Amino acid sequence: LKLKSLLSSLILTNAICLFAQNPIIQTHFSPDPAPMVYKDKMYVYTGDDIPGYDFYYMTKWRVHSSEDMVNWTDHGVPISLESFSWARDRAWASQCIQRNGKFYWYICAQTVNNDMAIGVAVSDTPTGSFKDALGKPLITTGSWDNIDPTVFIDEDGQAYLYWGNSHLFYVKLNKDMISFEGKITEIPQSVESFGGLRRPGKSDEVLQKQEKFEDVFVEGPWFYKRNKQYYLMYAGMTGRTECLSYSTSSSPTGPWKYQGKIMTDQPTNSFTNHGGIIDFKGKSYLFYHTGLLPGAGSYGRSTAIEEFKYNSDGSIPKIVMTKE
Ligand code: FUB
Repeated sequence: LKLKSLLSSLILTNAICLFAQNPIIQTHFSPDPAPMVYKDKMYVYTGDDIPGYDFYYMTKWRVHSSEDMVNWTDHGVPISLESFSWARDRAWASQCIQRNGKFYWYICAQTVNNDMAIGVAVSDTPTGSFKDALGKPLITTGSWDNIDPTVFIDEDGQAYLYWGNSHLFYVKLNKDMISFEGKITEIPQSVESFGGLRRPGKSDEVLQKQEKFEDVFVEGPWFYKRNKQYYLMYAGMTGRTECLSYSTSSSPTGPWKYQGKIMTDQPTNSFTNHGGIIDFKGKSYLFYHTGLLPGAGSYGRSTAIEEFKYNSDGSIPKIVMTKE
């Protein structure tokens, strides 16, 4: 009887998802996972794919947390398109970071001007309430490339925001985390830096004729530092679907050196892959997404996690998708 009442209270509150297996969240979709560790807890910020849609028409962002990587608490939907007066569709990938006791959640969305822009919401706690910090986008250049923000604060206090689709950009954020200094810089792409040439757009006929497209920077950058080395993981391309690849640098702004694919040729049942890497309680984890919930696919993506160990030279091993 006790078990029955515990189960019914879990169902009523929908507060705890007891899933140790992949995907870790099975009550709704959870694409584009961005992990953050704060005070002995792992938080994962995600988007929300809508069942039945055949494109990434997304409207909200979600948060879950865990102390043990097994039991996940659902913190609901702290922000949605309605939280940003300038946003009208495509609540795409995001990342949250803590600075001086405040939480800055960088998101991207389609604007009322019909392009993509990056905004930032701020809160006193990791789970909200979050408010649009600016009432307007932080990064807006009239381009569709303004997606997938990733943020990192270096040991000297300098914060960096990277983002991009096909083209990769960064700015140095000011200490307030809601403004930036200097100009937006585009990172040059080459076979040496990202394994292939920039993904061709429709007008890039010259690039299309070149051969080196086995791996390129596509989208979903994830920027972090480990043992004085900077890492940029991103969604690259393997044949018909995205893979996860990475490059490293001894400087936060490059030049980047391509290191290879981390996760490739996996039956993820999703065209996109989008990941984050983080250490927690002495272990390293890759967060990524798959379309492997029953009946799901490229537009019904869910967060999955793999534990891994860096090689002794700091390189990331090939990581194989598991169900547990
Ligand atoms: O989820 C929408 C978009 O798909 C993200 O912004 C990309 O990284 C890709 O995962």
